[in-house]
Amino acid sequence: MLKRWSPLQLLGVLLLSALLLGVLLFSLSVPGFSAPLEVNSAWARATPAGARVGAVYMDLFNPGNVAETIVQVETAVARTAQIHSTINVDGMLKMRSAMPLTIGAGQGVSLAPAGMHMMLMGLSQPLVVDSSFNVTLVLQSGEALTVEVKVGSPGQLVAP
Ligand SMILES: [Cu+2]
Repeated sequence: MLKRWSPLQLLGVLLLSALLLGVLLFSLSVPGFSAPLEVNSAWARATPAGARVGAVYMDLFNPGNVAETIVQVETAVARTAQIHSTINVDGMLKMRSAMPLTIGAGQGVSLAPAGMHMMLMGLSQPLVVDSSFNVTLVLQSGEALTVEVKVGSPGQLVAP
């Protein structure tokens, strides 16, 4: 004999199902649940008033089993942000875009003074010592990582 559900029981079952589905979807979508890239020591130098460009440094590491590619960088403090490499052309140091930047599984990339860096172009505000701002790394997978960047002194050589 089939058990008949009362409307109240039916409502209870529906609510429980919706709750379980919600928990499942939430656990799949939580950023950082398994971060595709680890980002450490993100910092920038303070900029003088009126400066149009700034640079951001950080250590990137891919702890996963597949390569990850940074396709875009976004920040509220500049019109555009881009990862640059510094290359020596006939004794002249020149910068060029290093994006899209692919970091292999188990590999790391350091953005540091005199080397690769994240360039902020069209600063909308000076970078003030001891303040911080966010940059968001957008990956080819569609995932986005937001990183807090600490601002050190103008002569800072390593992460503050
Ligand atoms: Cu640059």
